Amino acid sequence: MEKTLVLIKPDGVQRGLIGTIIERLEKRGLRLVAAKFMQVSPELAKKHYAVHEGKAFYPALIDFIISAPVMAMVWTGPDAIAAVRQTVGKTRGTEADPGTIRQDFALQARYNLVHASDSPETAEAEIGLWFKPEELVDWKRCTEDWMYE
Ligand code: 3AN
Repeated sequence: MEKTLVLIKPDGVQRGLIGTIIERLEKRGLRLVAAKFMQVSPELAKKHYAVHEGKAFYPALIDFIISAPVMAMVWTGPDAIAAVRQTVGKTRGTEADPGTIRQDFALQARYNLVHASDSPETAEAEIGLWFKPEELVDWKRCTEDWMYE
């Protein structure tokens, strides 16, 4: 089953939306397998956003992700990468679909509350960057027998 990295970014933490965001993923039926509340170092921020280096918004993006703590998590489930990105919504709140976290709680691109891996390759690299293998918990939700085919 796919695993994906999810970050509740500093705006989500400061706005008190940690519980709301986790609730959306839990109720969707995904399984939380790792979590840590942490202050991001500039080194980790640069590695995480290396793909955006050189873009106009990159310096502001680095400053933002280290500006307050983040809630870093790994979630799993069938098609977890697509499922989480669908629940999160498009980058800009004004372009995100109804019912998504970003449409409900965000307006623009930088303060868009959540990071979620966008492909299996990215997910593997990002999980390895943020978590040690032993920090991932091997367990099963009792609801999965009624949700996963
Ligand atoms: P997503 O998080 O929807 O996958 P990406 O990967 O294109 O979006 O961008 C990574 C992050 O960079 C976004 N979550 C957002 O915080 C920031 N970002 C993207 N585009 C812009 C922009 N035009 N202006 C400011 N910040 C941006």
